[in-house]
Amino acid sequence: MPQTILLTGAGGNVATFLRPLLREHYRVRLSDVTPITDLTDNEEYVKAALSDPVQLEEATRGIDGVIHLGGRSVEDDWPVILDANIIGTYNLFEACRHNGVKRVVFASSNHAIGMYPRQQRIDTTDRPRPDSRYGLSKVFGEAVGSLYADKHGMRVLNIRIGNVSLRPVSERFMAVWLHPEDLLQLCRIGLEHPDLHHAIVYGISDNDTAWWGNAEAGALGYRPAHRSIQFADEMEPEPCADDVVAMTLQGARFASAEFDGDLERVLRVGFPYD
Ligand code: 15L
Repeated sequence: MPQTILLTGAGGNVATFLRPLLREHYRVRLSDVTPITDLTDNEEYVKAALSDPVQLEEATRGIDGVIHLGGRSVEDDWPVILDANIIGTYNLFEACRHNGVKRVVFASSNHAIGMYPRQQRIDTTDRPRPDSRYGLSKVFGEAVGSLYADKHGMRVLNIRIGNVSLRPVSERFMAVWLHPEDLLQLCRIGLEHPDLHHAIVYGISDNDTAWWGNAEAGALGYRPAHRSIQFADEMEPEPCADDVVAMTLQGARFASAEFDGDLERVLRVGFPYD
């Protein structure tokens, strides 16, 4: 059972939800480039830039598992994504390998598959269809985990996170919402499940309108406690209602930004190479 874990990107939005839940179960080392000062029992801070292998070696020394939330969490220019998410993720796995850290939970994203149409239900056996440079970096991260599980004996859980918040606010969020307590449950599976090798799961709560089949998560014991349907009466209009591409594709604005492709071809469900 992991005792001490490293949480990268600990100053970010998702980490803010996770921290109070995680420290109930583990000693948590928080890393970020910006200092975190509001530490409580069971938490310590270590400065670690993902671009700096030496700092990452230090940050991963003596820990049992990592939850890797760090890196750029939205679309950006290629040099930013390259440094933070491609080189940074590689550096993190390398540091884990050197220090014998056997468990990594990788915060992947729905943007690894964001070019699928909203009308199509997929699962983790469907091929990735990244919707952005950011989404592409998440596909890369999942593949790094696969390599390190197969070649170096790590146990890696990739969580394709939908949207983490306390309540869903619009129709898309009804499908992709993830309550922080359900995220904790998935992280604990990644850190503790005895039979985990390398798996991809969707980071969603028990959402009736979900676009993603989550059988692999279920097989690992995931039983989400929250349902978006409870909030159905409180929906606000979709923020991208004026954007046809965003409204058609799962990745919303990540998919429509810079889009100059052929939407009809993207939509040829099941025959993407026709
Ligand atoms: C993500 O991967 C982002 O990190 C987050 O900021 C949201 O945009 C989320 O996806 C989403 O798709 O709603």
